[in-house]
Amino acid sequence: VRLWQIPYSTNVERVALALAHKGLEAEPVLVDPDDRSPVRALTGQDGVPVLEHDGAVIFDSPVILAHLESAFPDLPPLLPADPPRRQEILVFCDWFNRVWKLAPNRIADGGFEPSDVADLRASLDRFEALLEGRDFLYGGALTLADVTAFPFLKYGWVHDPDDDERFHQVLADHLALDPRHVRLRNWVERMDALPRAGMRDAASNTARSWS
Ligand SMILES: N[C@@H](CCC(=O)N[C@@H](CS)C(=O)NCC(=O)O)C(=O)O
Repeated sequence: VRLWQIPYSTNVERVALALAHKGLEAEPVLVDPDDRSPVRALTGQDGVPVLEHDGAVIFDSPVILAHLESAFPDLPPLLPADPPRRQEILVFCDWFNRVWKLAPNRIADGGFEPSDVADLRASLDRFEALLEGRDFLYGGALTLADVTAFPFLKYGWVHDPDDDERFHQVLADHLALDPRHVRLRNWVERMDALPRAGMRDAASNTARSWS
């Protein structure tokens, strides 16, 4: 398994968390963030992560995560076998990717509405409520929901001092946790302690303080 990446990539961290959960190793392939030509030559697009596995070349983190779930059925899963429980988690991941992520993307691009800022901040209450009586977003075990959301939500509490990516600063500015978000803070710390596989620059985060 080879994992193509740039430093501090949120979407790469999702895959690195999933690989480690399954006990898989991966060879990191570092890409120059300012020269995506090797990624474009391999995949026809510029984004990382890209996963090479057994001759297959896969990009787009939700697609890679789905591939890992199906390609290694004997390794620890990130989705429950029970169909309704499985769909609940996939609905969360779809919402996170197709809805939640739009506001910070628009803020980073400069073309945002005031409601984007309010929506992003208000979403913290939703995650906090999901964590009532649970160690992870969908219960007592790590799932695809945690792996999908953590690399973004973590910026409310931890931020590597060497990570100067603008999008990550937007997340840090708008998701800064306050003492109403103790469960979310504990979840970030629990998630941040998990291993990543095949990722450079992972888990060297520095805790912030309450906003
Ligand atoms: N939907 C893709 C998005 C990939 C993406 O935006 N990756 C970022 C790094 S986290 C990147 O490479 N951006 C530069 C670009 O797309 O040109 C995924 O989830 O993997």
